[in-house]
Amino acid sequence: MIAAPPLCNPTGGTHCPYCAMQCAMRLVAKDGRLEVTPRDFPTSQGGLCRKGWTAADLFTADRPLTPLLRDRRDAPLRPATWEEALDHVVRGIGAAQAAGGADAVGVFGGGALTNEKAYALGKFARVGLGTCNIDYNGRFCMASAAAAGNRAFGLDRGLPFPLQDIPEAEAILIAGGNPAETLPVLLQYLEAQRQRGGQLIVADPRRTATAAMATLHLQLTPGSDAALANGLLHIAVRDRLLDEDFIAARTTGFPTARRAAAAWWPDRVERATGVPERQLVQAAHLLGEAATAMILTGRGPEQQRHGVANALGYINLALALGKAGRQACGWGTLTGQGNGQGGREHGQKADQLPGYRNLADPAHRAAVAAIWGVDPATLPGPGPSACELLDRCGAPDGIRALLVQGCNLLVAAPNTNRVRERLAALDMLVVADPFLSETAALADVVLPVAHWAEEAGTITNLEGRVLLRDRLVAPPPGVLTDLELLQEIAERLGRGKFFSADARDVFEELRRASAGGIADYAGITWERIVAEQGVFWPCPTPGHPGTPRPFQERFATPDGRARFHAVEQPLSAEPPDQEYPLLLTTGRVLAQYNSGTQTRRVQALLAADPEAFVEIHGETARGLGIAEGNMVRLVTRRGAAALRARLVRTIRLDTVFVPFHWGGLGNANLLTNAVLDPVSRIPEFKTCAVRVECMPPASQQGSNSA
Ligand SMILES: Nc1nc2c(c(=O)[nH]1)N[C@H]1C(S)=C(S)[C@@H](COP(=O)(O)OP(=O)(O)OC[C@H]3O[C@@H](n4cnc5c(=O)[nH]c(N)nc54)[C@H](O)[C@@H]3O)O[C@H]1N2
Ligand SMILES: Nc1nc2c(c(=O)[nH]1)N[C@H]1C(S)=C(S)[C@@H](COP(=O)(O)OP(=O)(O)OC[C@H]3O[C@@H](n4cnc5c(=O)[nH]c(N)nc54)[C@H](O)[C@@H]3O)O[C@H]1N2
Ligand code: SF4
Ligand SMILES: [Mo]
Repeated sequence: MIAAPPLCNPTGGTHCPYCAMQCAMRLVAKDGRLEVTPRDFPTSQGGLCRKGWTAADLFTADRPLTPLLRDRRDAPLRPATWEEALDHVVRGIGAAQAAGGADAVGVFGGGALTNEKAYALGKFARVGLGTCNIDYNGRFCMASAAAAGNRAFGLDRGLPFPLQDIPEAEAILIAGGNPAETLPVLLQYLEAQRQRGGQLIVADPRRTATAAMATLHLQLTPGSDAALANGLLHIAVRDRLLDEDFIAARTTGFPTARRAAAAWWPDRVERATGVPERQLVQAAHLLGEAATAMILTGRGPEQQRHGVANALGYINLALALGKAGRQACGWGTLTGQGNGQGGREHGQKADQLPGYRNLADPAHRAAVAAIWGVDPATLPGPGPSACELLDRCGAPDGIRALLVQGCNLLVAAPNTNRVRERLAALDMLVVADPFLSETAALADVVLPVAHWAEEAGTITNLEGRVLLRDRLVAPPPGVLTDLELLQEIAERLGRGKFFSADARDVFEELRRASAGGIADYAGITWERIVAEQGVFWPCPTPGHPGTPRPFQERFATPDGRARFHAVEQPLSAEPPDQEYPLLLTTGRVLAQYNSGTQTRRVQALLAADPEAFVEIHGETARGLGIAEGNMVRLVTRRGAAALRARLVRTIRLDTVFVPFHWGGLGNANLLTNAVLDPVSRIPEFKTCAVRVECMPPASQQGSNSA
């Protein structure tokens, strides 16, 4: 424990350090501690979930207060001065570049970073290091939805409407999202929708807390969303639920989508998804007959080898029913991380420049190079996606030094054994993190940084609303901000003049660099954000009101029409067989957040969910001789994990579910399959084949979680 910092800005406001709801809060000092209290705001409306309520405990959680350094690979981490650590980092960068050129250094970012940090990190890779090797954890998260949104609508704005529109929708389909646990404060909008007589349909292999609220639960087989979406479209065509006028006026390509769906007659869909035909018909009619409807996808369909196709399948359905580009209608993706939206707009993505510009487009390169004051020819080209970047680590002619800022790779990336092997093959691993994450513990250099309310910055929430977090406390002595850190390293590389450590300066530069781009922030100022309680992008000029509903008049494609796509349901990458007879899917629980680096350090949250577990149906468990609370071993083609069994009646008999918030032997990603979507390059976190074994009595004691 470290002492609570004094509050240096009692009237300032911030937003939660966790999910994309970005609930508004303040800090108050009480009995020598800091406490969170909700703040009026149009999105969270005074709501917080238990993660938000307990967030101030992060200030007193154990964390490194000096850089840590390893003198040799096999030596322990020891405290070091910043001078020493930064010199070490810069020497390591120089050695990697001397041996392998600019691309021998890699950078890995994250969606927890503010817009300013994400922007600075992308610029640092391209201008500070000249490397093409940069990507971020959004590749594990929003990449499929982003690609689908871009293809269908010409724009990737997670929700193309404000949360306040949700209660107006007569019907809502949530496919593979569990907001009751993952965006708990969003539930008030679903409650309001229900109170107005609205219908909710949830497609999920588990009867989640969200599914329990629904009129209709489609308990599909993991990996079968494309079949489900095609099946619903098929019924919509058959039963004349289409909005022909909308299709004619505002879309292109319907015949190809209809042809693909024609092959998905209901009893075939029932066989592929396990969802009874009468429920399929009911779902199609609920959506088609409603005057207004929304279709929202979460990571369930998106984190699949065919995640883009799945999302496009649901988009096809929304378009065919005329439920897009109109009030209280639309397809949207439920963005996950705090800055999952802004983090995917400003250039920490392998192929991207600020303002959602394209790194391969000469005009986009020239526009951004002019703002940066560099020759466009010096900007590297697009690099590999996250998993492919990790594969290059320590490979011949690959990446020799990696800087990680905002991802706990060892817990969050698929196929942990492979990731560990790749990270160990690097000459130098540098991790900048507020806490000693599992990945930081493996690093050669750990750089302790400030986080959340210790610094100012903007984030963009799940609606595309740009928000401001004030600096409310000073970071502990001994830590730098991420921006200071990048500036210091750049300085030592002789590139210091390109970087500022001041978040406000960086935002001003981001405004200019995004001007004229797709995600145009040029008209957004910190003052406007405060005065207007957030500003929706695109917002090209200071006088522009911002864009809460971008598709009302036209879609963002060149011809203004949304595009249908032919969607196929591929065979599973890993169908269950005799050796691995069950399906594994992974996800989240309410009290823990992502890799758990933060929430496992908050006592109340750790107490709520102290260790890794597997959800298994009671009947399936009985067949395997497993009782409630037993330690069981899960085995896949990649590895094995030790997990506490939780027997439930809410999951399919053929499926088990493991949340991924823990390291050590309970790490879900020891099991997952790193097969990638061909377009989004998202890994298939949501489906693989698994075997479950009861562990011998001697292994039933103790805990599995590091
Ligand atoms: N408490 C908490 N909240 C969080 C987070 C957290 O870690 N903890 N993380 C944040 C982040 S980064 C994200 S991305 C979001 C994620 O938010 P969600 O997408 O809501 O979360 P997940 O639990 O990953 O997956 C959602 C559901 O998909 C289901 N599912 C699994 N396989 C399939 C399938 O093949 N098809 C369908 N239709 N469904 C399937 C799972 O059973 C699960 O209930 O949550 C954010 N909020
Ligand atoms: N099996 C399985 N694996 C998954 C998923 C799944 O559903 N199943 N979901 C995937 C998804 S959607 C996501 S988003 C990822 C999330 O997993 P991670 O990418 O690991 O994300 P977090 O745990 O939120 O945070 C990563 C690190 O960033 C640090 N951090 C927080 N704020 C800052 C900051 O301001 N600066 C710096 N430098 N560091 C900071 C935290 O302390 C933490 O160590 O996991 C993915 N992995
Ligand atoms: S819903 Fe998300 S943003 Fe709101 S308090 Fe909970 S974790 Fe924080
Ligand atoms: Mo995520």
